[in-house]
Amino acid sequence: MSSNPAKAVKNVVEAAAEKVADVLAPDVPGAPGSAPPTAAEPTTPHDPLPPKKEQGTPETRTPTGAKTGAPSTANGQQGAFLTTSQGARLRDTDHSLKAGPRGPVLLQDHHLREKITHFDHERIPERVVHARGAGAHGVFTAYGTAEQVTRAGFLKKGRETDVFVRFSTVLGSRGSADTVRDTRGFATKFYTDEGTFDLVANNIPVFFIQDAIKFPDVIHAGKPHPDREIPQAQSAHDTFWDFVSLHTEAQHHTMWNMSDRGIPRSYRMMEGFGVHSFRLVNGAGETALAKFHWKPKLGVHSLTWEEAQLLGGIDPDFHRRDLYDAIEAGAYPEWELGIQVFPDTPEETFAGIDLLDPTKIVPEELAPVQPIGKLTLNRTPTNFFAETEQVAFHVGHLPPGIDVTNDPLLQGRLFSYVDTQLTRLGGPNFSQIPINRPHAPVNDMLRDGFHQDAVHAGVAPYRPNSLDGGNPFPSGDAEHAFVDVPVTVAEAPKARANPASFDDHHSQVRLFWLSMSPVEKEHIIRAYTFELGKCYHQAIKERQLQSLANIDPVLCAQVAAGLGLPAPEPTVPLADVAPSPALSQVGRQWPTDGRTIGIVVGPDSDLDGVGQVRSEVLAAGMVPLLIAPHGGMVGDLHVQRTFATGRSVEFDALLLAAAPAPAPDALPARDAKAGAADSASVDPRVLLLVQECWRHAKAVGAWGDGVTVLDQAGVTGTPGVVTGDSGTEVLTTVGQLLAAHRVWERFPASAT
Ligand code: HDE
Repeated sequence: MSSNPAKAVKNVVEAAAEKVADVLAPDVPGAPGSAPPTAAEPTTPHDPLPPKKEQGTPETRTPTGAKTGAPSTANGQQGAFLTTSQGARLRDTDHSLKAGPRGPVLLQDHHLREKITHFDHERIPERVVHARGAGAHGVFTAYGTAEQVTRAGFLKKGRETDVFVRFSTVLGSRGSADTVRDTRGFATKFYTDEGTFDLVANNIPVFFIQDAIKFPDVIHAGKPHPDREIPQAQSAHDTFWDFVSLHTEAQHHTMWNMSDRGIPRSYRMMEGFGVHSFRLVNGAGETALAKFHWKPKLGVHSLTWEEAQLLGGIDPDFHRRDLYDAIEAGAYPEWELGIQVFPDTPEETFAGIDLLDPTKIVPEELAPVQPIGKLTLNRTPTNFFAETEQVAFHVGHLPPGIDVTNDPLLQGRLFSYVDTQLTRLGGPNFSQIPINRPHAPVNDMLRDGFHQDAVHAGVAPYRPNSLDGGNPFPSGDAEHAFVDVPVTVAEAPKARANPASFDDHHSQVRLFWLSMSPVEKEHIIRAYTFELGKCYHQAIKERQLQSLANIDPVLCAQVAAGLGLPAPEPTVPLADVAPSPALSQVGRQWPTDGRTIGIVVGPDSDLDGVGQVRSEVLAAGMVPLLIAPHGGMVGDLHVQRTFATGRSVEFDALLLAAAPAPAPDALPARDAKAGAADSASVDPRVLLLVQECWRHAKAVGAWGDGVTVLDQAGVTGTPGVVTGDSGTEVLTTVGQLLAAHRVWERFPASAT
């Protein structure tokens, strides 16, 4: 993957001029409509406004996959006039039909009944897991590098395939906060011309359980307690830790959750993992085992725990907003799809690792991830419910060339995904919902059922038939038929049991721990201490400490100290494992596209200089947000945040172009933030911005009057605090710092 952030930042000045026009039009991402509203209610009839420029809808296809040629706006409501659901125009929708103005309301009011009845049924069950999510449209372009191992047509060199991706958290309800500590879902629907392929992945490469039959157990343990329904969307409670401490195969996934991977900075900065091994088959019928990986162009980055908590209140939609703002701003999120490929041997192991055990990774150092294509997300949904809520993924949606393995977790998923859609989407015809329609001809002989959208001709939906001329016909290799790989199944007695190779629950957890940088280890210690500290029962804490002792004595001792409990001795020998440097998030440089830069301005700022820096931020592919004492305009620049509405956690880096005096509303009684710092000369909310950014190890830059704010905040001369003669100079250095995500020196680490 190409990345040269320093160069990108240096080139901003040249590039700025070209982009300025583009930039100034959509002032800040997130405005709700495609045209600015008038102050008075519009009354002249006209067709619906077009969608916003960044929005897409599912391609217009028939329920059986044929192109319609209709524009995508045909998916939505039509015409200038208000109608009933049957298209009859209406004079009034504000008054029920009454027997006189004082009523009562007449039962014959079919419009009232239709309107209220439909409203009464607007909700469908939320997903039993992954209820909270955000989706986007995009395109996948294949490099052709997988052609030798799979016959899948969409992986042939240069093929472009439409995709829809839905990111999610696992435990929370649909309205829960984005930034909770949890695993993230990363589900991709590839609308290939050989049938839809769903890669239903997570941002963590291992799972809590080795057998699907335990899925209800782990989810019941992680979800809120059944009596009080608390806590929402998090694992910091007794039932979760009760389960994982009793059920040691969960320790590996739990360690990933306690690491910074559990609190991503952005969906755009997450890896994705198919978790299971899949079986690939090429045109010659040769097979290989493979694991799928998504690698984000922007690198893997996380929030700090305090940022995540603040965001839960300040912007519970932080990840959703970040995704949509980036797409709207043209900073299209990108990932490379890669595969680790393993020989398909009868043992189904690689380097001693059982490839059917979903609690194990294969370190990248042993089996490199080979890039096979690029995903670009470039359109936001037009309607959340129609697309993001109704999209239905299923691990059994596979194209020819990709088949399943006997991983017992995958086998159960193959049953569960269709089953859950039957309830959630109200019947068996969910594949006909526009977002789920395949982009390949569908001739499935499935008939009828609730919400049947197709109008099938013919009299013989059965095979063999002669009445419909024998249609549909089976296909073979020449017609790209799906391949059920004829794997030999060993003769063995039926048993409710795991292979012995699934028994090691601690060695790879230790591998992960040993692969972390010191600062990442500190975060893991803090996460375990916090989560276990929120448990009421000491027995559960002691049991989990025993598992930690079997993973690493330093980790165990540090967490035990935080809990005020003795650290137990290991009960098994510590595994002798080699770290995998690829697992650490720290120590590299990454592109900074779509990063948010807060720029503090005041009434006396050098506005030409601010305008210039703003253009340069945009030209470097980042998003500038001006933070001013009040909303509206500062000179001819639009303000996006005020001292009252802005908070440090919204920005990746902060620039100070001014030292604004306390604004008239800087009153602690009115805005608690104004009580956070004490300064007569600088608005206390600006000082809080600086202090929080500093505490969260973000780059801070200042020029002109802004430099005095650094003194007031007590951060002058510390790592990652930059001053210069001009905004351009400061931005260049801040951009370089941002390429490392954080100024890690500000987090001195004690754990090794
Ligand atoms: Fe899922 N999972 N899962 N899961 N999963 C669902 O399907 C299930 C597992 C994942 O954005 C459900 O449509 C079982 C692993 C994602 O719509 C349900 C087991 C991985 C999403 C279901 C697993 C995932 C789901 C709920 C254990 C990563 C969100 C709603 C055997 C590789 C998809 C739905 C979206 C959703 C079952 C384990 C990823 C109930 C039984 C491992 C990203 O069918």
